[in-house]
Amino acid sequence: MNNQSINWKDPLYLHSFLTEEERKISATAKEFCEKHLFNRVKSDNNNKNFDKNLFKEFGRLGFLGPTIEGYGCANVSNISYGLIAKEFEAVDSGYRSAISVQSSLVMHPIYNFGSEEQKKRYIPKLSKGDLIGCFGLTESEAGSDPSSIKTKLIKDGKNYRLNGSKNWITNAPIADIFIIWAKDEDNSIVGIIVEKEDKGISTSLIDNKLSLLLSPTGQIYMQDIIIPENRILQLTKGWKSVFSCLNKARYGIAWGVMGAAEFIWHQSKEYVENRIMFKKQLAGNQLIQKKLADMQTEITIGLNACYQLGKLIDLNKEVNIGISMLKRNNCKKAIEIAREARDMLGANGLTEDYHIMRHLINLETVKTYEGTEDIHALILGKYQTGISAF
Ligand code: TGC
Ligand code: FAD
Repeated sequence: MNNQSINWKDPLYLHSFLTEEERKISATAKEFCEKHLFNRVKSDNNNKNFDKNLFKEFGRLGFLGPTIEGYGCANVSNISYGLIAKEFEAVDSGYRSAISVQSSLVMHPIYNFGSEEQKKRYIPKLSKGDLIGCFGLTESEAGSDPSSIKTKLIKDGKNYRLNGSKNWITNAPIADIFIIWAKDEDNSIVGIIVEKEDKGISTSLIDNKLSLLLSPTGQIYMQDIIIPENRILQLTKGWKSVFSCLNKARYGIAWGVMGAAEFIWHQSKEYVENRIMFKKQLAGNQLIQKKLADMQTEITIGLNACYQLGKLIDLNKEVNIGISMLKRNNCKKAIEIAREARDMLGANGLTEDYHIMRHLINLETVKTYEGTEDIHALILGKYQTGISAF
């Protein structure tokens, strides 16, 4: 059968619903990722290398803080933001992490909870990639339950004093600015901008992780850092402000992991079409076709659901449930797809040449950060029943 004219890649015609601008952005992101990231991903992964200059390239093309209006940002739709994340993660979850953290966890809180002075000082440079930011919420004893954080901000004369430590922070070792979440004297959550030149801040690299290798993850130590009033994100309104950052990043992850899954699906399809075993193409076996059908189905459903979610976010709808659902389900499906594909390639699937094993290992991180799979199940359970089972 000649299947060239059949729309097997996008059976629900998602592409046809995109605006002209969204199509252009998706194509630009795809071209950039294929030309400038795919050719270096093996070496970056093997050398645990993240070239900081890449941020300037991301900035030049408008990929940093793309949904922000003004301050040098692109001001595009949430669908566009998702499409960018999808193309980045098709190459490596670590590259997507870089833009997620900068856009959703650093620029978003400054834009939404910062003063005009803070926005002008930081956002234009963050959008150009001249500054790199990170987001410090997790601590060694406070992962799934961030309400247990111990980092403290205490009033000291006309300034404040910041003490504590953070663990597992993306980009901490290469960051110029740090969005730090701490508790004040009333135990209310407060967001603070710390600069790398501030006396009392230091970082270290987690060098023994086996996943998301090209993404620098680290610890942050804060000892008696003097914080002037103008470094506090004054418009923070309790934990819901923190969660608004996570919501934005989780939404991007839901798109991103479908990008990784789609890459893996196409890669394994091509492999089984060309691999001859028992004197025929592997693709001619029922068990193999069932796996391809499952991949096609889950990716199509996952991407179309992301599109719907993005539309709802653009309409300012309350979408906390949808975000938890798609962060959880799309990560779960992407990792299952990566495992099946790895198996379909046999021994070759274990090599770096087909990129599937690297994606599989990365997806273990993505399943864990921004709320683990089970924590999102508990969030969904709480919304349904009204009972907190944490
Ligand atoms: P809970 O009582 O449920 O809520 C406290 C307040 O927050 C509000 N809220 C939300 N608001 C907006 N969006 C959401 N998704 C929200 N979820 C909760 C809630 O309405 C309430 O507001 P108010 O005004 O009534 O006070 O809080 P809880 O302590 O019971 O929360 C529990 C739980 C488990 C849901 C939460 O702690 C959680 O989500 N834990 C997971 C931790 C997590 O996701 N950490 C992420 C760290 S950052 C990261 O991983 C970056 S990796 C990035 C990369 O490299 O790409
Ligand atoms: P834990 O909370 O200890 O959970 C361990 C296990 O127990 C999980 O399976 C979890 O689902 C389960 N569990 C926990 N509580 C319950 C419960 N009540 N009921 C049932 N099961 C439960 N954080 C940041 O702040 N900024 C970053 O930039 C950042 N980047 C990261 C980058 C990487 C590579 C990684 C791996 C993590 C990063 N994180 C970051 C931290 C991440 O958000 C946490 O790892 C995550 O929230 C889980 O916390 P934990 O690792 O402490 O696991």
